[in-house]
Amino acid sequence: MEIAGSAPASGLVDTAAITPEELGLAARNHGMPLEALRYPITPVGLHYLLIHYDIPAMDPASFRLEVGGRVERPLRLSLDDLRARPQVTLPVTMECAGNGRARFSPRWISQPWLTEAVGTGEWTGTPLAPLLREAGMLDGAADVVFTGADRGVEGGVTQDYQRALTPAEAMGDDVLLAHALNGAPLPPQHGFPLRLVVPGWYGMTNVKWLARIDVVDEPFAGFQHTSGYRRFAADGTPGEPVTRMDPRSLMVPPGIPDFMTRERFVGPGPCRLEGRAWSGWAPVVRVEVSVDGGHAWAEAELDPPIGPRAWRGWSFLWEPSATGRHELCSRATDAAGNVQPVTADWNLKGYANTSVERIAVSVGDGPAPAHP
Ligand SMILES: Nc1nc2c(c(=O)[nH]1)N[C@H]1C(S)=C(S)[C@@H](COP(=O)(O)O)O[C@H]1N2
Ligand SMILES: [Mo]
Repeated sequence: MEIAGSAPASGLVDTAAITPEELGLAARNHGMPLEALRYPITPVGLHYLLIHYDIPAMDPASFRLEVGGRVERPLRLSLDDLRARPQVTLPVTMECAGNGRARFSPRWISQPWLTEAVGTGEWTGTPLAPLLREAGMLDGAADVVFTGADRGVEGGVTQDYQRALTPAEAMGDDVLLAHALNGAPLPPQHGFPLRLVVPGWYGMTNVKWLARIDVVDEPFAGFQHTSGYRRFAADGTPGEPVTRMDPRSLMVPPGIPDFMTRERFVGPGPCRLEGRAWSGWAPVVRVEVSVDGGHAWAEAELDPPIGPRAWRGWSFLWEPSATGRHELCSRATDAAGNVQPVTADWNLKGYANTSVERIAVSVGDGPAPAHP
């Protein structure tokens, strides 16, 4: 990729070159280096990051979570109040809905993810459902709106970052108000001091720097529901909302990389491939591997699950039939029968591109040294 000098600041582009604005976003919002798929729980600094606006300044001492709107008893809770409530720790795989966007052609100008916008955190917090029961949602509640403390301009609209769930979704028994990640207080970039965690849903649902929860009696029509996170058609017609994570499998890139192209080099002989697969719809029950670019598929072995809401490890013994170049792929199937597609359906803003990953690997003794 090169950096384009004169591409539009928004809209579609039909080029591999990224714009300066996309470079700015990509430098702020890093992915998880794929070799970190080795860790069942992603070390905090390796978890991917996506921040639409700026990381807001938060004061933990004066912080209060407000729960209001159409409730019988509005609540105002300090961090101590939240930490004094029952606590749950849950490993949760989180993935940005835009993961894979840069592999669509043409592609929407936005955060140009390849496939690395994922991570698994061990989130600790208090379950949301009992708190909503205490507040008492009034009859006619249509949505529960979660508002972050961050503010910005997007698509010409000045806004707080907001996402909503239906009352039934918000009452899900694994939805958490999390104050810790991997056993330590949330770092600023992951939502300090409090974030929503909705296991199984794409990243945008997990509102960081959570400041307010409001029960509303009309379906929520904020920017992140109407202008973002839908499968828009090419003509801009809004399609279905993007909700839960579609199945995806990724591989720890084997061998050693080329610095620029990331092409891999492995020595001759058997090579154990490994990776992780997840789905927000149902547990992963099958992973298949292809060593010929997606023509023939063979079963991978699944590791024991590390939790009901986390990715599943897998491995596969590859015995390369020949030296030279190979293309490795993997794909996931979940218990609801969702199969990861070889090529996912295109949509305008580049969501849920779960097309199988293709890793170019050269088997042999490596390229000739440049300076023998
Ligand atoms: N308040 C707020 N919450 C937010 C965002 C944001 O910009 N502001 N980004 C969302 C998106 S798009 C994603 S993918 C996840 C990323 O979470 P992480 O940075 O902790 O990995 O946070 C979500 N929650
Ligand atoms: Mo995202």
